[in-house]
Amino acid sequence: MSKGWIYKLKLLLLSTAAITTIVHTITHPTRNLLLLPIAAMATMEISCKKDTLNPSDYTEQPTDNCPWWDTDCDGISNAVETNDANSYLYLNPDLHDYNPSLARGWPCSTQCVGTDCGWIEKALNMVNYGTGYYHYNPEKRDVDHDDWGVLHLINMIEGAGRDWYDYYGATKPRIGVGDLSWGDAYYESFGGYWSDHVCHQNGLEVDMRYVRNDTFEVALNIASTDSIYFDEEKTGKLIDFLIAHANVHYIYIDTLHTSIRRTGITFHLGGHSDHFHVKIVDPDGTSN
Ligand SMILES: [Ca+2]
Ligand SMILES: [Ca+2]
Ligand SMILES: [Ca+2]
Ligand SMILES: [Zn+2]
Repeated sequence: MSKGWIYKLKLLLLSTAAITTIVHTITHPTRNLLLLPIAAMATMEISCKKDTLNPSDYTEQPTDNCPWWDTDCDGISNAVETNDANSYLYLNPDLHDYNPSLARGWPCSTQCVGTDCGWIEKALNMVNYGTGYYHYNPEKRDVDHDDWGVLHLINMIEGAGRDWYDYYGATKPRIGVGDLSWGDAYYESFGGYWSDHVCHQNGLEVDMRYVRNDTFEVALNIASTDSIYFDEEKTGKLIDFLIAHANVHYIYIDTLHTSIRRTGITFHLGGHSDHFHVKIVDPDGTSN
């Protein structure tokens, strides 16, 4: 049985339980007073359920009470659905759309014969400026060639951005987001070998700036004298926000600062002193 059907069945049972309990409580006020907490719990379960679902499970849900950033509750944000670069997918912010994106092959050029090891089927483009984040690399950003990924990756970035805004408000800097995967909407060609990176081939990876302790939204190299501008606490917070919004496979960092390390998630790797590299687990299975 699919998760969509389990959800519907649960919804039906819980609705019935809630309505029955409420009716009984009205008709037999004293005898059924104890049942009120059950009705309350059932109602809470109904209203909370949709926010805890995985994006791939957002099927045919009621559109009332959807979050402001996804008003049709299909797990694809309004921002992504109305992003011009995604117009080739004909997404509709008022109607349910299925997740079109699939990570194919492998992320890194070292993982196959030759260098072209992975690609993305029907990639989604990240909006350049969203709640709580900005996209750097203007020369690539402004032509939308460096910010393509699968839905789960984009949702992680947007989710962390909303958390960031909720926690730190409009104070700068916002989260600095760099390259995802290469793509070209005109040719509907996404991912593949990219001379700028060893990996980043199939829409599962993103680079991000370490957070600065001033208000400038510019580069920061923590292995240089600029390391005095490194905000360890906020960088750790950012890593936690990312982990909360995706099944993060690993994060490459080039620092020995223990406060941003997360056991089993962060790994030390040279070449990552001016950004850290986040890879999510392939949502539909590895290498297929
Ligand atoms: Ca939507
Ligand atoms: Ca939609
Ligand atoms: Ca973009
Ligand atoms: Zn990277």
